[in-house]
Parts: sequence; structure tokens; C-alpha cells
Amino acid sequence: EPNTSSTESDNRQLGKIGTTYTRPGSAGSIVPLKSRYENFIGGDWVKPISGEYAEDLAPATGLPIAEYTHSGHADVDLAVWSAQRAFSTWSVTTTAERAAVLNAIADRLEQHLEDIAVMESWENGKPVRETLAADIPLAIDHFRYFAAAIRTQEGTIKKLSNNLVSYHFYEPIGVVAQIIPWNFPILMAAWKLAPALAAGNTVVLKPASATPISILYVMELIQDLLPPGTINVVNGSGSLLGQHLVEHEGVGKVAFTGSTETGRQIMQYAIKNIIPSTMELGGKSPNLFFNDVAREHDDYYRKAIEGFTMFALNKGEICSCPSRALLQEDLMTNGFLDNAVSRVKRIKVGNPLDTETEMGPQNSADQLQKISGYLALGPQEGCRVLAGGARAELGGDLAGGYFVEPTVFQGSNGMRVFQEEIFGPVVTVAPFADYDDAIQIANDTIYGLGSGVWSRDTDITFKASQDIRAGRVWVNTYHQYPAGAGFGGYKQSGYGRETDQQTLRNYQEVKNVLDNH
Ligand code: TAP
Repeated sequence: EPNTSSTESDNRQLGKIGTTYTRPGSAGSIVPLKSRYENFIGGDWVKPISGEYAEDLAPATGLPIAEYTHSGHADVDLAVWSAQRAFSTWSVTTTAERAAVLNAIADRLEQHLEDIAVMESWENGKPVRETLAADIPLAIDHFRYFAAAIRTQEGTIKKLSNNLVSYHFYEPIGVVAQIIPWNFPILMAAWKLAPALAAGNTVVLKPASATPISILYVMELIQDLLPPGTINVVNGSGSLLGQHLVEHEGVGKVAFTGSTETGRQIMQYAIKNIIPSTMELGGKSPNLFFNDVAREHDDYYRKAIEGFTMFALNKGEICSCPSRALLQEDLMTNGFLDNAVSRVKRIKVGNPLDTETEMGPQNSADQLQKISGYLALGPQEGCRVLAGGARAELGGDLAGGYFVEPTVFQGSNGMRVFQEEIFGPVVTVAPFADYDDAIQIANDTIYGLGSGVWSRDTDITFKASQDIRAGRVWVNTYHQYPAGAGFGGYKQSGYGRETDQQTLRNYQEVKNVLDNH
């Protein structure tokens, strides 16, 4: 039986994370947090066997939020065992029963939307205006979408001859290992948990060490809705426990979102027991602007300028960040680039819990250091710095935060800053001469995740949406992630699709029955 223990008592001092966030119509908001978060295993809060913990830091201040478990192999074993036990009952529930649980989770999250949004904002650093409007509502909708998807999934039946009929059962795989990154802690969890549970699997989830608590905060809110062991959350260092989890004999599938480098390692682990994997990896997404966007200075023009600034959304810590802006030559000199750069300079950088803030701090000191390296590299490679280019120094309580200025570099596609994923608020701009030139530069990357095309000419956008080698092409928009539209990568951005019907198949075995009457 799991070695369970009750949770630590509330620590309102540490929990006062919401004091600068003012709820509309109220004096202020406090999200109560505990001082320490255990693993969530078998429906209970379980201390790590080693008794070791680490500190979760707030990126806006560099100060601790709470402690999380530094788990080891034995904790992973316990979580897999709990998930295996839960599988025997969860996997034989009806699709209607599973859909009811997912809908109940969605309803519960909706009741607590504001608190979850504040928590996620403080732990990740992303502005609360984004978590309130996008991250958490999209996560909620995901549970609803997969509740519907599992009930409407169609199979195939073929009559092969007068007495031979072929049909399929879609069966859950078993225990699924899910390893997620820190840039969308709740949304990435929802993208993975909802389809896995809908299909009848049970889960061991490993959050990123930079954001270990948001998902546990959510688990506290929904734990009474779930049969024990259906979702198990184990925190700790991925490099210490990731291999053990993926190679565990009790695990039947791994789903990963994170860097291409780590994805490559996890694929090696998955080989051991020949388990299927899905990989959502890195990107260096092109955002193409054709001359006709500047034909008039109208709403469309302004929308395109906003499209250019999308590289700074979530402080650029998005796998599909439009980090290469490719502008047709006229746009470099006719005011479009100047207007876009002025808009970038007006992006309000500050406290993520301030609803006026457009860009918060980078997620961690490591991330800040990595981005700073690229800020230095750009000019060394010969880039012109059109905006930003340095760390943003904010005073007062935020003096210790990991803030960076939104940065625009002008250069050429061969440079390292054009080819390597920076994962920060940095866009590199280069000109193109004509359509063929645009597509050639857009596809000149090892990645193929997102892309954007901006033109008033539907012949251009329609053709480009076919010629760009990426899993998602946004036409005259960017950074929309509705459930129902499949998302995933080409090339070294990974394989497998999430957020639509196809995702269910990632979590299902397909059994063929040949029935000879
Ligand atoms: P990673 O360093 O790859 O970490 C992702 C997750 O993998 C974390 O939970 C991490 O745990 C774990 N991990 C690290 N080493 C591991 C190992 N050897 N075995 C098993 N798990 C291991 O990436 P990140 O820095 O968190 O996220 C940034 C990257 O994710 C970017 O490249 C970005 O493009 C990509 N990303 C892609 C997408 C999609 S949809 N394609 C979405 C978001 C992010 P620890 O935190 O404990 O190290």
C-alpha cells in the first residue's frame, strides 16, 4: 500500500502570491498555498521515500513559492503500481462514465478559474491576462472536447466476403507516462491527461521542475472527482527519474513535450520495451509578411503588426513562437517594419499579476542565462539590434526577477540566432524577394512546428499553406490553439498530433477482429 501522509498545514505567508492581483470588483486576491507539496499517488499525498525536497521559485522575484518533492526511482515505482491497479477498473468503465468525469473536472476548474490563473501566472511568470483569457479556459475546454470525442469516435467494419467480416476494437493501452515542460504547465497537462483518460488509460505525470506546483494545485481541486490512481503526479529531476519511468515494465506508452534534445533521449528509452511514443518538440517558426499587407493602413494592417509582435507572447517561451519574421522587401523600408518595431518597444514588461502587463519574466534563472547568451550572440554575428537586446532591469520587489526586453534582430537566415531555438522574446527579421524565396527561407530549418502567412491575396496564402513544411500554418492570424484543430510537428519538431480526434489514437491499441461466419 502507498505510504501516505497528510499534507502540510497552510502557510499563508508563502501563499500570499495574489496580493498584487486585483480581482475586478474586489480589494485583492490571495491564493492559499501550502508550504510543501507532496507527490499525488494513488489518490493520496505521498512523501518522497528519500525525504528530499527542492524549492520552487517565483520568476518575478526569484523568491521561493513552496517546496516540491525531489523524487527517486522508488517513488516512480509506487506511482506506476498505483496506476496499474487503477487501470483494471478505469479501463472497463463506459465511455459515458469517463466523459462524465472529464466534464466534472472541467466544471470544477471553471469554478476556480481565477485562482488557477493567478497560481499559474506566479509560478511560470506569464501575465495573468494570458492565463485568465487563454491558458486556463483552453485547458478546461480540452477536458470537454475529449469527453465528447471519446463518445463519438467511429470505428470501421468491412465485409471482406460473404462470410468474412473485419472490424476494430480501440482499446486503452495501459499506464501512460507523460512528461511535460514548464511553459504551459496546466495546458500541457490538459493536452495529455484529457485524451489519455478519455481513452481509458491511467497516467503517471512528470511535471517540469521549474513548474512543479500548478498541476498539484489543480489536483487538490479535482481529487475527489477521480478514482484513486487514475492520475499520479511525481515531481523530481527528469534526468534522474525520466529513464526509469519510461523504461518501467509497467508503462505502455510515453507522451512527451519538451526540447528536441530530451525527446531524442526519451525515444531511446522507449526502445527498451518497444513502447509507442509521441513527441512535441522544439521549433523555429517562420512568420511570412507579403508586400500587400501594407497596401492600406487599415484594420488588417494593424492586425498584421500585432501578428509580428506575437513572438513576445508568453515571453517567447512557446515551441511555436514566430521567432523568424520574414518580410517581403518593400515592408523593410515602407514603414511596416518601423511600425512593428515601435509596437514592440511599447510592450509593457512587468509584474505578471498586474493585469496591464503584456510580458512577464522568463521562467527561470537558467532560461534567462540561455537567452542572454543569444542576446550577446546576435550582434556578434552581425545582426542589427532594432529593439531591446538586453535584460530588463525592474526595481523594487521585482529587482530579482528574470526580465528580458522584447528584442528585434535584423540579419540573415544562415545565422545561429535564425536557426537555433532561443525560447525567449527575440525575433529575427530577414527580407525575401518573391514567393519562391519566401518559401525557401521558411523551410530552411531543421524544425517544422508552427508558421504564419500574412497576405490579403488568397492565392498566396492558399499556396503557402501547402508549400510550408510545418504541422501548423496560421493564415492571417497566429497563436490560436482551439481544441479540434490538430497540433504537432514535422521534421525535428516531433511526431504525433494533439488537440483533436487523432489524439485519441495515440492512446489506443487497435485490435482487428476477423469474424468468419
Ligand atoms: P526539457 O528540458 O526537454 O524538459 C521537458 C521535460 O522533460 C521536463 O519535465 C524535464 O524534467 C523532463 N526531462 C528532462 N530530461 C529528461 C530525461 N533525460 N528523461 C526524461 N525526462 C526528462 O524542455 P523544457 O526546457 O522544459 O521546455 C522547453 C522546450 O520544450 C523547448 O524546446 C520547446 O520548444 C519545447 N516545447 C515544445 C512544445 C510542443 S507542443 N512542441 C510545447 C512546449 C515546449 P526537468 O524539468 O526535471 O528537467
